[in-house]
Amino acid sequence: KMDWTSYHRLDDIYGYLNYLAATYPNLVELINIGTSYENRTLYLVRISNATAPDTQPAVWIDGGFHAREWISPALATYIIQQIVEEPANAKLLNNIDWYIMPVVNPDGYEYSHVKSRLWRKTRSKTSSARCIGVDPNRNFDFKWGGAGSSSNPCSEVFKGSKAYSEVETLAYSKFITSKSNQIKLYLSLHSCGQKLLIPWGYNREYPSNFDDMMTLGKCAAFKFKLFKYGVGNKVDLLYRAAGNAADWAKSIGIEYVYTVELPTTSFIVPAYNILPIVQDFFPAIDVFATKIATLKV
Ligand code: 0X9
Ligand code: ZN
Repeated sequence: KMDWTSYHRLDDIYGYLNYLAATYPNLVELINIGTSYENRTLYLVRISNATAPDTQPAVWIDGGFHAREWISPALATYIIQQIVEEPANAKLLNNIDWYIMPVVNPDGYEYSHVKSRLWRKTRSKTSSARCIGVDPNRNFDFKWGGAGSSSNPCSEVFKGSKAYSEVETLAYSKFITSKSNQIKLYLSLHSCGQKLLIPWGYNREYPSNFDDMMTLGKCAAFKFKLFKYGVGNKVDLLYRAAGNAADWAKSIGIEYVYTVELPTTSFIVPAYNILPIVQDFFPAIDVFATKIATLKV
């Protein structure tokens, strides 16, 4: 079982995903998309009550790109729990498949628990003996190596030796590509700063449906009561970050793409704030789902 009164280690999170798949076999499928650098399994769940596979629009949600941003796996698991185990949310299963990956960077996540609380990157070896890890959110094959990324292995925004140098980002991109016709909404959960960020992030440019993404994003953010979120373009609201995952998701044709910077204004969020943050966020999921359910695959 799971709770949102403390942060959980990877084994607990995976144990919960396993429990859900075993308890609700007609609803939850555990999907293994590969293995991390340090040999941890890369799991996500598919939640769907559809009888025919892959015929309805899908939502992608991920967390745990950056190791220290513990509130993001917490929200991802909360969303899974609410969709699967809360009967009042059954309507979220109408006409939508959900793909939710709570911990994209499990090696970093565990390292931030046992060794270094503010670890951000993966844990792979680099060309520098002293510096470990790649920023997974600079490792994607769209404008890879551009502004806001670094070729220095010691940098926190190290882009890697090439796009998809990291097994985690490669497995992630392969899975999403395989579902790219179906996935209509993409949410990548990060912290911190309370923002819904819209591509592009490699440059101060807007995708053709930017206004639609703004409208839906503002509609969703209108649901937040406890924490106020800014909604806007990534470069306008934050900074350039070429090679980030959301830009890549947009580049392969996903219609609605957001990077979410969760509360608060610090990466370190006390455990007593987990529940307020995730409960405050969840109503936005309903707004997104209502929109996505109407789209054609
Ligand atoms: O730098 C990042 O990867 C994200 N911020 S975080 O503090 N969670 O590390 C922001 C990525 C969003 N994209 C752009 N700003 N372009
Ligand atoms: Zn982040």
